[in-house]
Amino acid sequence: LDVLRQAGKVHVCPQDRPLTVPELHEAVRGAHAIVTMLHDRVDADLVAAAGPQLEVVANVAVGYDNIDVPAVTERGVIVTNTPGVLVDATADLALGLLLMVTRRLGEGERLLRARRPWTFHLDFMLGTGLQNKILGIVGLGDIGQVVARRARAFGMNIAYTGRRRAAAEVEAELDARFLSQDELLRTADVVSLHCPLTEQTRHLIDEAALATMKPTAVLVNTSRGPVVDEQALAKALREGRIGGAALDVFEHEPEVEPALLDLDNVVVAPHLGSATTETRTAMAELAARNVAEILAGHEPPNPVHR
Ligand code: 8YV
Repeated sequence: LDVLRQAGKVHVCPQDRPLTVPELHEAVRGAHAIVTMLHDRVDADLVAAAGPQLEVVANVAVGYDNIDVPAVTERGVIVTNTPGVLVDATADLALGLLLMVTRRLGEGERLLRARRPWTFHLDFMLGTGLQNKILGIVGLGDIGQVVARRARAFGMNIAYTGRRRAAAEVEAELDARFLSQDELLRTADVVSLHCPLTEQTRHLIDEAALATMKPTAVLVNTSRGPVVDEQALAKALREGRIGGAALDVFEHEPEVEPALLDLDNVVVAPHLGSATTETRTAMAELAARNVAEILAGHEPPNPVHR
């Protein structure tokens, strides 16, 4: 807010609930810049509601599937995002969720909080180790690479798939094998999603993909909910066709498919990937800096499209 207030007059919308479309249209009327995030749909109608003086839509997120970028940029408005600054936080959370699901930490905590009796014995609440297991990364971009690096420290072997191959140095550093999506799903012990949500990745993990995975495999999703067909996932988990899932994002956020919440081999978090004070501060500052640069007539640091 300090950065933005130096650039102009700031109107802060309520954050305790999503705004309705009419409220959103009213809030942006006359704005030169819109700072927005995740669940706010930015489309041609919103740009029209703002008016022809609108110069920038700054998303406080690296993902920008909430923005119809062609429709917005066609009207001469620049779209910016916040890459880089949330890589570590999101990668940390992916590893945290992975440990939670493989070591049954959510289950263990629920047991104790329910004050249920328990006795230690040799095969009490056994989980699965990560050492020598294959981590299959879908999308070896900035976040995927840091997840791979951390997973290597846990003794995992790295495979990846995606639209294109990573640079040879990246493959060498991570000892990462490039596989087709099908091969990756067939061989990975853990499948971790780090791709953006696009028309190509929507329901990438559907019934057929889940059927390809090992019955012991674990799915980790810290990317976007709609990359996974949540109904199909709940069914596969219930029927024991995959081993578990750790989810930070959901297909119809903030709703969570109720069937998932009944399963002990599912770990859930309310979209906390970038939720550290340090990271959110850096994201907010970067978004504000993009706005300030554009309003001052300069090139912004993070345009998503020119
Ligand atoms: C954001 C995210 O905090 O950056 C992203 O793409 O998913 C999150 O970590 C969230 O989208 C709010 O904009």
